[in-house]
Amino acid sequence: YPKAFIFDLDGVITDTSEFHYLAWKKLADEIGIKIDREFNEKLKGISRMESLDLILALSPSNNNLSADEKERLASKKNEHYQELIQSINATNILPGIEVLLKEIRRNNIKIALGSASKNATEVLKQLGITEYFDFVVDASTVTKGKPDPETFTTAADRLHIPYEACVGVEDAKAGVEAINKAEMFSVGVGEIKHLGDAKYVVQDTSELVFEEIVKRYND
Ligand code: B16
Ligand code: MG
Repeated sequence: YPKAFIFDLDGVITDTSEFHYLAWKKLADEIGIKIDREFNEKLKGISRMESLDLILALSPSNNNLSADEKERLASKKNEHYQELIQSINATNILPGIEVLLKEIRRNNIKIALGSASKNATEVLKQLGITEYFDFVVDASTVTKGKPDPETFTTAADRLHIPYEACVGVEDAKAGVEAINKAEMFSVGVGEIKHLGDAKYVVQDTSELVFEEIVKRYND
């Protein structure tokens, strides 16, 4: 059996990745840049400022914005995001996740969160699932975000679990890369064309079944 599961938040535990997309889209509209869902795959799992830089790079006219102006745009996106997540609750937990968390707990396996989001703690609270997590790694805990492995290695270190005994679950390409670099077992949730590097890929969270993941881990 693995000794720890480390979960990404947005797009794995909850459907907030859709809210991140809508918030970026609103901001991009405001500055006259078009983004779509395909482009949004690049924004998943990476930090707020890195996401903004990728969006600004789509339009040459935004090339040399000052640091202050970029801060302002990033804060504005976060305002849009916080407005969208104001009303989230347990119904926003993705299918199969709560059963999976319970099953992991029942088997005395540790659980950590490995999120790039500064809003992670607040989102867990609103979903009412904080108690499942032995440790939370968010954007304030690490210096190097995904695809650097630090988010996942920090969680394992704090739980005192060797990396090879950890399972990481991610919906983002950058996140799967981070798990693989940490030499943990990577589970990808989403389309195989984005997540082909994961050791095990499921299409959506309802397919995240404890016994099945453990079986793949042991193979
Ligand atoms: P915030 P995750 C990531 O969370 C999101 O996937 C990514 O789209 C977002 O830009 C990032 O958090 C930062 O979020 O602006 O709230 O600090 O998927 O790593 O849980
Ligand atoms: Mg994610």
